[in-house]
Amino acid sequence: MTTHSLANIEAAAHVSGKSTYVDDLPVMEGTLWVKVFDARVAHGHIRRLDITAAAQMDGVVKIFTHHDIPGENQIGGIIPDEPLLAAEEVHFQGQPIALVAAETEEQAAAALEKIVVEMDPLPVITDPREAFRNGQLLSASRTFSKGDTATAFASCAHVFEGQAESGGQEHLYLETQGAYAVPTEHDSVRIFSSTQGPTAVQRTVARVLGVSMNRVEVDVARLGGGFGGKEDQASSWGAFVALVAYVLKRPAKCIPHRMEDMRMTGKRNPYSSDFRIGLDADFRIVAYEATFYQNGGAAADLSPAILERTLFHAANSYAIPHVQVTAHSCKTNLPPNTAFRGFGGPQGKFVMEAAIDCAARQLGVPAALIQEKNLLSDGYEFHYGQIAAGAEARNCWQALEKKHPCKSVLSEIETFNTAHRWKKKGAAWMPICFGISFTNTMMNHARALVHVYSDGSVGVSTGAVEMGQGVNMKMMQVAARIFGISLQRIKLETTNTTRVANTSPSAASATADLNGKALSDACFQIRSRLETIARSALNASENAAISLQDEQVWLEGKATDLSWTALIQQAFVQRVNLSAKGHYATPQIHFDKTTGKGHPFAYHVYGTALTVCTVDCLRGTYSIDLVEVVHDYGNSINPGIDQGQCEGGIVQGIGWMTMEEVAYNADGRLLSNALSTYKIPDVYAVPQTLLIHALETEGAELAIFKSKAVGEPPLMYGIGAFFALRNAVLAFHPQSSITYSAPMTPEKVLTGLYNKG
Ligand code: LUZ
Ligand code: MOS
Repeated sequence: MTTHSLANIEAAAHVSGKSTYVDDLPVMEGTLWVKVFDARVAHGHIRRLDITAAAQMDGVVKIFTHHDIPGENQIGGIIPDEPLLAAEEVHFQGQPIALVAAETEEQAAAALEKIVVEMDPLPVITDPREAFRNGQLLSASRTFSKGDTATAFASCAHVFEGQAESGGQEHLYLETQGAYAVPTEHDSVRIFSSTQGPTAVQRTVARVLGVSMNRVEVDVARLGGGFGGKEDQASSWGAFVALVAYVLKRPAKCIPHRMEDMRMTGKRNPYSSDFRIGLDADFRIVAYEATFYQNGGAAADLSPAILERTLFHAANSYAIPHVQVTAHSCKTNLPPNTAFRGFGGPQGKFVMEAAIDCAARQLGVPAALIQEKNLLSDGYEFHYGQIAAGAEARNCWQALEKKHPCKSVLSEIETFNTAHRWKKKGAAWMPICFGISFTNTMMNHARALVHVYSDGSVGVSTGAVEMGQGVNMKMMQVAARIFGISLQRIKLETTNTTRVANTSPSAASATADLNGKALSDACFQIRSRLETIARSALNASENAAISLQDEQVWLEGKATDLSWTALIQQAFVQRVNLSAKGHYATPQIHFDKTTGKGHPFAYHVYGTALTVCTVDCLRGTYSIDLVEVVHDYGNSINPGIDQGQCEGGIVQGIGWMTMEEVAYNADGRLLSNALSTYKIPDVYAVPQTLLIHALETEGAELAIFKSKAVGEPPLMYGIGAFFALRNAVLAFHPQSSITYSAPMTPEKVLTGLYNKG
């Protein structure tokens, strides 16, 4: 197929404004607008909540508090610790307390101003280490270990320790959260939701309304971005509108404005961590210990699972005989932090890289020397028990080394830095290794529903949610390849819980694999029925080899004149079932949470990035000159989409590491509450040269058509930008006391250049 025929079918509609999102749905007559009244203190006891004045405002139909919830006032996905609407206490600024349902959005907004709440303030904690000292944990602390670090450290030639901090990250999906609910017959409700997890919304709404799940239908056309922010946190918006629609029997719509979304929703979990690294005289890493203090916010949300992935990825792509890593999920008075592309993996890897950098500086060798020497290879036993297979860590590194030998990059930079007094360059290498599968084994399954219509057109439904990542295109390619027909014959339907039930969220980079394999199961079922029809139509023997290609039936490797449409017509006339339901559950994976050992991942994705930057040492400003990557796509089914995912991930990772600074004050108020105070990468922040090379490999058997998952891993290349900048600062001011504290904002660069050391 030509590259053009593989262009994302959604792209033209996106860029011409034709794609529709929740807020674009035609509004039904009688629709109510819902606005959320949220807490303005981060921790407090609700002494009095007075809604009488607000309820009398023009256009207001009803004000909802926790008293109006027919089912359970509970939305916690993993741990039941989060009310939909605060009852006695509030635990973060932005926590929903009441809902206004009014005839217009303006009337709802006006009524919000008339709600009176009196609070008795309680102590506010925003720092995870302080929460930990107070014993405030969201879930049980976890430790993964391998070997015996205690005795191993005693034998090490070199031992270094330190602290590393990584910040939060606002998802900033282009489309904010939101949902639209319509009451339907039989005590039911239909919800159009901007969610990565249609089933999560369905389950939460059923719980809040006190109805069974079959009364709740969730439909998702596409998302204007999710990035993890809509894996769990779309559920409350679905529940708000469902509650109003169910109680008042009128359609209800809620779309928060950008500042409301930023204030009320959680972000990437910030982490504060301690590390200890031990090396032998030959710079082999012998032992590694880390303790992670995860800032979970006021409720568990997905933090316990994120914390687990931090532990899985704590040693990045390095082979280390003795590892002990511990993580604490700390409860603070911030909005519940949540999934964000990488899901705790980036936070774990950042600390590992800080430890290596710390060792390299003190040993006076390039970090790249330690990194390269310690890359894992096949047969390595990860600290969680899985044995590495198809490990491309060394292949990716070496392929990049061929393009840019580490020695010459470093010597060119040294030459530049000697020649320039007020400009300094820095470089860093960033290898990655990311496990593909939900770490919760039970979530690794998917379903699909395929209809071939009597005219030969095909309708495909899966549990995959399109959020700009191009999964719909990949699903179409799967069906087109198995049926041997053109993409134009296939329509991707919305993701809908009544067509495809019990979905896992579109997350964990696993969506195309899981849903694509379920879809291929369904397509193969139909194809095998069609092959029987084709044999009899062609008077071929029972064992004759039939294939479908270029919209024709092929017999023993030769095209016949039986076309796809004629074949479908014959099958229909012969009353053959032209629909199928597919299912897939990742084989071979297992994990024992009590021992912390098993084989949790279908496979791993590898790669290496080189980042080069230039710092303006008078201003503290900088540019990223180059990011060059060798990435392990496996055998990509759509190189254009995969490269787009890679580029987007890298820029998003650079944003997290260098410029995006989520700031709360001591009262737990979000200071970076709009795009004027929260800086995300723009076109000028994109590396001046961004080159991504595909590693030549066979691909992984458990990936869809051996095309490896690509959603999250590339984000972690962005970590290289932090260390490249840090190296440039230290080239100017070798005694700088600059710490391992991300993001490396221009402010931190500037103070790093001129601190007392
Ligand atoms: N979500 C989840 C995820 O529930 N489990 C995971 O392991 C995961 N990994 C990455 C992103 N989202
Ligand atoms: Mo995600 S962090 O794959 O929702």
